[in-house]
Amino acid sequence: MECKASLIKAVLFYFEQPDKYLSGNCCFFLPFIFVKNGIMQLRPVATFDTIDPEEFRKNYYEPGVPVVIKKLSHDWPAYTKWNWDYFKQLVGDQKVPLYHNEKSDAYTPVNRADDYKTFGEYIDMIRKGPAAWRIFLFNIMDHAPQLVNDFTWPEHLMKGFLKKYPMLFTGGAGSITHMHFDIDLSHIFHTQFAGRKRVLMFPFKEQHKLYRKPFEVLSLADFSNYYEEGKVNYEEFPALKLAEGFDFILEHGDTLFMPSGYWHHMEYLESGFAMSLRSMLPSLSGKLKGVWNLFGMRSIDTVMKKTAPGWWYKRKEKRVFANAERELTVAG
Ligand SMILES: O=C(O)CCC(=O)C(=O)O
Repeated sequence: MECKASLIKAVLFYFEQPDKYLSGNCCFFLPFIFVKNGIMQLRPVATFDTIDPEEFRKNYYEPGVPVVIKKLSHDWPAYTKWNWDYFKQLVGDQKVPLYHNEKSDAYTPVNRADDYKTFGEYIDMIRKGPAAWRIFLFNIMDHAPQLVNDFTWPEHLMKGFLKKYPMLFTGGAGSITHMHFDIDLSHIFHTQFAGRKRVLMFPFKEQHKLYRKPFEVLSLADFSNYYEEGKVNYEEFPALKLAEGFDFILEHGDTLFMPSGYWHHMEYLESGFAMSLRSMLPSLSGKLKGVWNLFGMRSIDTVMKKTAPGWWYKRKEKRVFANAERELTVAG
C-alpha cells in the first residue's frame, strides 16, 4: 500500500519536477517512462534500501542496469567515521593532484593535473568554498591502509573486486566530473560519503548520441548544469535529444551500482567524497577490451595528440558528427 502510494506520488512528482526524485522505504522505479520534451530522455534510477543478491544478479548485474542501494554502507564503520577531519588527520600531508572544471581540448594530455596541494590544504579550501576543485582516482588506502577495515567488500553481490584499487573521488561544491565512461570497463560500486552529488548516466550504447570522441572515453558535448534550461546546446548537438538515460541525486551512504561502460557525468551539489570499488568484467573478451582501451586506444590517442593535435582533433570531430547524424537519420 505504502509502496503503491509512493509510486503514484513518484509519477506525479516526476512529471512536475523531473529534476528531483523521491525516496522511501520501498523502491520506486519508472522503467518505461521517458519525458519526450525535446531534451534528453531521462528517468530516475531504481532505488532500494537493501537488495537480495539473486534479484541484484538477475535484474541489474547481468542485464547491466544501474541501481542505487541506500543502506549497503550503513553498517560499515566508514558510514559514520569517514569525514574531512578524519582524512586530514590520516593523510593531510600527502601531496595530491587537483583538477578544475574546464573540459579538455585537442591539446590537453589525458588526466593532466591542473594544480597540486597537500590533501589537508585541499580539504581546508573546499570546506571554506566555493572551490570547484576535484581529486579523482586517489588511492587513499595506499597512504592509510587501515581504512580498508572501515568497509566490507560487497562480495555477496559481485565477485572479482580489484582490492588494490579502492579509489576516492572528492570535490568542492560546484565541481564537475565531465561525461565519460571508465576506460577499463569495470563494474563499479560507488558509495557517496558526504555531500550530495547529482548524476547523469547513459548506457554505453548511447555513445554516438552522446557525441563520443573516437579513441577517447569522453563526450564532445558539455553537460555542465544540464538540469537548468538552456545549458545543453541542442542546436550544436541535436542527437542528445535521442539519448535515454538516468538522472538522480546520491546522498550520504547511497551506493550506486554502475555497470561496465556506463557513461556518467557528476556534479557536486555540496563538497563531498565517494569511494569506488571496481571489478573487471568476468569474461576474457571483456577483460581484453578493457586492457586494449587502457594500453592500445589511449596510447594511439596520446601519440596523435602530441604529434598532430589540430589535425587529429578535426578528424575526430568530423567522425563524431557523422556518427550522430546517422543516429538522427535512423530515428527519422
Ligand atoms: O565521483 C566522481 O567525481 C566521479 C566518479 C567516477 O568517475 C567513477 O567512479 O568512475
